[in-house]
Amino acid sequence: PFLLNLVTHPAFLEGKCTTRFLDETPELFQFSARKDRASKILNYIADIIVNGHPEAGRGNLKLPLVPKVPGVVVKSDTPIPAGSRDKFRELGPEKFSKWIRDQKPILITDTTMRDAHQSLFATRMRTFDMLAIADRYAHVHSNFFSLECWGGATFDTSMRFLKESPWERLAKLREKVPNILFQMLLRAANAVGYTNYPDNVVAAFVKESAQAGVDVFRIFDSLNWVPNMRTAIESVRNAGAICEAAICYTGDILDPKRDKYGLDYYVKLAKELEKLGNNILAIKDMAGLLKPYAARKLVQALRQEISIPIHFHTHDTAGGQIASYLMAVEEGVDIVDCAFASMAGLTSQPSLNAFIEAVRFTDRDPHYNFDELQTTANYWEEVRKYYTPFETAQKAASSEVYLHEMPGGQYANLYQQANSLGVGDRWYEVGKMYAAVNQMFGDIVKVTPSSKVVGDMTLFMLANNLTPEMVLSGTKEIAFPESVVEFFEGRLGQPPGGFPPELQKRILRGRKPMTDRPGATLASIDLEKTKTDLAAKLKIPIGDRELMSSLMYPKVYADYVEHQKKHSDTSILPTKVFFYGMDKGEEISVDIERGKTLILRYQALGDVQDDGRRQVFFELNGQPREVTVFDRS
Ligand code: BTN
Ligand code: 3PY
Ligand code: ZN
Repeated sequence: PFLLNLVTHPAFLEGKCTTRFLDETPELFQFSARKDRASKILNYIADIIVNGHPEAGRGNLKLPLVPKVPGVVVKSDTPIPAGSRDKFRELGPEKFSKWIRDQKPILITDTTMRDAHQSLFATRMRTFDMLAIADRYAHVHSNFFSLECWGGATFDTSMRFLKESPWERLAKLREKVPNILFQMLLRAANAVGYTNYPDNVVAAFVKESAQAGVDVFRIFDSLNWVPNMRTAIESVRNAGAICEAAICYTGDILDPKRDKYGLDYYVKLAKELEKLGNNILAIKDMAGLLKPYAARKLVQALRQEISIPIHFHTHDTAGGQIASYLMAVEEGVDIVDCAFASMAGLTSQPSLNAFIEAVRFTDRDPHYNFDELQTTANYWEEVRKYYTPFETAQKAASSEVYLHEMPGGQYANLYQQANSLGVGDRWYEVGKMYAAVNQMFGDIVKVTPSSKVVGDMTLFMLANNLTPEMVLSGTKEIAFPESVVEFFEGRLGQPPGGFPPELQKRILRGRKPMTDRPGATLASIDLEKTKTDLAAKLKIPIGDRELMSSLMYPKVYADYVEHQKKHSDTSILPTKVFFYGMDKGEEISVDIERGKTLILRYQALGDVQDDGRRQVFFELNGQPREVTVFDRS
């Protein structure tokens, strides 16, 4: 009777089974606590079958249950070869930095599991598809310098859209890949969020990330403001991890008219960062603006002025960036970022497979095996098909990026946002307006979160039919987007050359902006107390990792916890099932824990009843099971 009571209780069916509901009905809670994960997961699948995924829609992708690629399986009984991480552990950050400089072959970072999917399909790649290839990385690609597999937008989107834990992704990958360095992208004082956090939060976040398995921290500030990078740099050094500070590249050092960001500007910045004790310098070309001859000039100058290794990151948006890598290789760059061919190009990184062939038989050839690289590229090619709804409409490279300077990592996300605001069909205008907003803001470095400020303003102006003249003239009363106001308040720090004073006054309406770094005045957060409060509020145990998730994204994290309570851990479902449900007669096996496997078969779908309910018939480990969900159509 209990069982029937609960699963047919209207509040439960409507998903209103919140903690208050549990408080008010303790007898149901008794059962709910024991309610097995199988039912919760079946409830999720049934809902997707009936209502479709809120984002992926009713995709009717004719795809196998999981990506099938010949030759991709790796025998896990052979020992894992030693890799870059073993070397780092032997030497420590300082000596390891020197070791990098001593390597003749070019070193490779694979960005497929972070920047590539962030830039191509809005950061929607699931842990499931990463874990399925992780063994292969450990065994076959043990000669990579690092895997960029964490940070940037992945932290937010994994919880927000994929309903999975970024921490578990990291821990599970780490378990399978103990030999290759893991690299993350850290937004300095913005950590993995969109605004500055108190120093003690940044420090705690770095400490926890290092413990969870991050070895290399690429730290950048979205305005290239060094004072805002110090706390993050110190925290990484304290954690004994590898500290890689980035200069974010914008403009064009070869263009005499773009003298705000000239060669001297970057060299000075790099020297400052080296002095702060960084182990590696990154050239972070987030939009793919560092053209070949400019790359030669920049790397040449940096090579003369600094002695730490140089790590070059770019996006192939305009289509010519492999040439920039080759120029940089000639000038002695140490490491470059690539993505596997099927996940490369367009707004993503240059192709790893193509780059390796470009340096084959030269004195910097890393001697990677052609077939092994191809097979992994094949795997990612199959994986990508499952994310079709999140791809942009972009079919070819476009040099328009030299005009709008939009970062690759923002492109696919802004495209999604533009669509949801109903201006997706005006994408060319988005690019033009983005460029105009940048000029209006004083020509700033555009990378998360400053790029989000520019993106928000762009969509705001398009949606409200505003022109730059209307904004600048001040004749019209404008309710500026929140992120724009915060930016002009100085909450992300100070841009080179300061803010355009007139626009700043108009936006702040007489309030005084900050000129110091926000971290200097943001009050420390009592971490232990916040943990206790959060545990009481969400009624789950809260550890350091959960605390960090909540501090970065309170609402997103709370929603994620709700999802877990209602559906349990859906990250173990194959991607096809997670986004598109199941086909009739299809059978899957899911490992809900070590040694506990569920065999689920989707049998049939009942008609919609008068009250909107619908029954979905399954077989669970050979036994019939029916699940009732509301048809929301
Ligand atoms: C970027 O915009 O620079 C990186 C992509 C991050 C996109 C996420 S999705 C939810 C959140 N809201 C936004 O407007 N952007 C971020
Ligand atoms: C991020 O911060 O997410 C980026 O990719 C910046 O380039
Ligand atoms: Zn990038």
